[in-house]
Amino acid sequence: MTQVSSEDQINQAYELARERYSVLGVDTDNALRQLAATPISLHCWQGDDVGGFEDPARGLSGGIMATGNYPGKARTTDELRQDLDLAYSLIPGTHRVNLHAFYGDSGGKVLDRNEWRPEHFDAWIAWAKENNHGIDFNPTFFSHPLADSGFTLSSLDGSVREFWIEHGRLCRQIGAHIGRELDDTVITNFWIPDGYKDLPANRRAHRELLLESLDAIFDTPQIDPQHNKDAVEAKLFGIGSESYVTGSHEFYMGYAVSRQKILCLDAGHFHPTETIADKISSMMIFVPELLLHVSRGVRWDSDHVVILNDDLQATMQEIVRGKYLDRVHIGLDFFDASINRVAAWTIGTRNALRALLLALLEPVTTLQILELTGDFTARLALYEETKGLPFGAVWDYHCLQNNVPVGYAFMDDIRAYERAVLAGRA
Ligand code: RNT
Ligand code: ZN
Repeated sequence: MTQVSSEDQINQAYELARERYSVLGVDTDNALRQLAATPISLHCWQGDDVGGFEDPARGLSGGIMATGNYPGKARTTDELRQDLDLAYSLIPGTHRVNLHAFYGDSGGKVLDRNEWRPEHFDAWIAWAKENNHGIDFNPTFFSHPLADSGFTLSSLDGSVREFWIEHGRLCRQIGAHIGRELDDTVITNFWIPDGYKDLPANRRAHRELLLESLDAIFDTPQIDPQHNKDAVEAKLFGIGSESYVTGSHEFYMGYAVSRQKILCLDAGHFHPTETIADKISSMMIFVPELLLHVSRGVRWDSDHVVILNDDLQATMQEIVRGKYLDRVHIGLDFFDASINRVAAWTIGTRNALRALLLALLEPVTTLQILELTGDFTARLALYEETKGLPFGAVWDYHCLQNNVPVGYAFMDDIRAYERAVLAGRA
């Protein structure tokens, strides 16, 4: 058994922390209330290395890659839900699940992308209702023969575009159905892999076609925004699309602003030294809402498990300082196949929540007053001193209050599950 503090110690440490923070005008109880009210959307695809369950023989395409072969990945949607159940039990709060279209329950049938229907997600809906999870959704524009050319919605071939337009339309209907069933709003996020490995001679053609295709998909007025809202996700490059990606940041920035869609900012989709934190307050002026794909690129868009680093903290600080929590949706997007996959979800989600808590515990009012009065010396001093405040005591207390393991103790549950369940998966 991993050694953790006793409940008494955790409560006492919290009381001391509460006093320390209150001196700076920070109400820790209030920060925890806001944290508890913020769902994180856990990406289902960490559980099976972005395989989906259509065809076990088909590899992942689309210029993304999960490396590693840690044993025990989920082979069915039941196994995936079982794995998710464990992850949620180790993460404080109530959270969402983010599905891709190719994670439906097809009842043993092999379905093509234009054959998925709302009823194929009934098992997910029932599970979500039972466990109080919201659901988000994504059309799957990769790992399919009609994506093998490297182009889908921006293909020069009209019949290829038609096929994917149909898939996109169906996915919005599935999103709206799930939203209706859960009495909730599903965010359906559109990401396509389209691009060229080497220097294109005609960048323009694909971008104009993508605009047409997206407009065709979204031109379905029967979708109630109460139940489904659309997001679009840009990218700089992928494996095999190093020289050109049709859906670049500028493309989707323009698209989201002109069509008033949700813009999705993936932390790994920009130049390696470029971070998404500074983009938030600009985009919030022009789009109704943002979706974040919280991820971690290492040298490239490698989708490493999220750690509590400066980038993540800066992103959460921007959301809190700008008072955008009600207009920013936080989703995760990483896939590491070299470590225990349930642990990957748990570590990454706990870190996203810890970064958010750190941001909620900032003495924002004081910092902003110092800035207003031109006292940049004190602003810098306060930034640095807050780094030493007993944030860990507040986090531990939150975990205790939410009946999830405090600290590293969650690894006991992970190891037990590995022995009892994952080891049995060939
Ligand atoms: C790919 C995008 C996209 C995918 C998922 C699986 O670079 O980040 O969000 O990771 O749709
Ligand atoms: Zn992403």
